[in-house]
Amino acid sequence: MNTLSEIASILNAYTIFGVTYHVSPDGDACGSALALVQGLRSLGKEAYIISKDEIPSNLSFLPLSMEIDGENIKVRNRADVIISLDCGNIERMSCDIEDHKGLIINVDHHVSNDIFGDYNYVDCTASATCEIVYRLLKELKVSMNKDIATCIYTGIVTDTGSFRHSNATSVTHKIVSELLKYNIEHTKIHSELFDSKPFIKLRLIGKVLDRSELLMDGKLIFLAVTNEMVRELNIDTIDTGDLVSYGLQVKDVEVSILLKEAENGGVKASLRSKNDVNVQKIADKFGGGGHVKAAGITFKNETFYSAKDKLINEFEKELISL
Ligand SMILES: [Mn+2]
Repeated sequence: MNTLSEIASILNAYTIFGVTYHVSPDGDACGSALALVQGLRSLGKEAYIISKDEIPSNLSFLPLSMEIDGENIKVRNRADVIISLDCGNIERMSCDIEDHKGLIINVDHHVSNDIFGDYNYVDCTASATCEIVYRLLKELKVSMNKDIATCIYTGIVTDTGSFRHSNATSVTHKIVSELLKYNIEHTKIHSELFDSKPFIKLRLIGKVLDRSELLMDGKLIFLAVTNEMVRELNIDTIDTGDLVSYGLQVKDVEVSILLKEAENGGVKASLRSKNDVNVQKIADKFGGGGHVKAAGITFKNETFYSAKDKLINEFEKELISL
């Protein structure tokens, strides 16, 4: 593992960077990448986004978001340096690295990060990768501005659940108080992030909540997005990443599980914990990853029901003692 100032020296030593993140990027992935690209450009470096994904619609307000168009999926030149942000392993990168010959710099805050870079800075105490990028930009002596501050704030809000989660530390709040000095429109950012759902999403939430199941003496809630629901509502693509957190709103619930059938077979699971249950540990058993209180798994060879059984089995062991 390297120090942040070592990472800064590497960035100072090179000129051309492709910046990428995890597939299905969220506010922290997009925010940290766009902030870093702007910061590097302000130093006279060449920096560009590499992304197999397009910008999610609720993040299109971010400065420079048009550069996340899903077109640039690999390094422009094999020798460019790749900076991977908010991504735990190479397989999850929203970037095609097959022909890549240059360095990979890995900057992240996931506990499950497998330190895949030539240079690595992984800080699990950071609430968001944006927090680390903020500190990195300071090391690089980039002068902060409203656009960069907007990107960083967005990532922090996303990953702390609007400062509710236990990962929001005094450091987080200190950084945010600095960002607010640049007149970022925080009310507008919240509204763009959370109050801009398509109507169909509300109807899907209704269906998912209507069919939710409370299990294990009310300690575990199980939510599902089935292909049938998606067909009934005639939905093309919709982000369901935030649905799992609805489960935690129920009194005495400790763990919320959301299962989603993938169109091309397989099942995706999102896991959230309210207090002490470590969902990352369970995700790890099935080849998934994430954080102590928020993790995910892709089951490639399970049916919806077998994945559900396996997860419930594992959580039974965790929840029995509570
Ligand atoms: Mn993150």
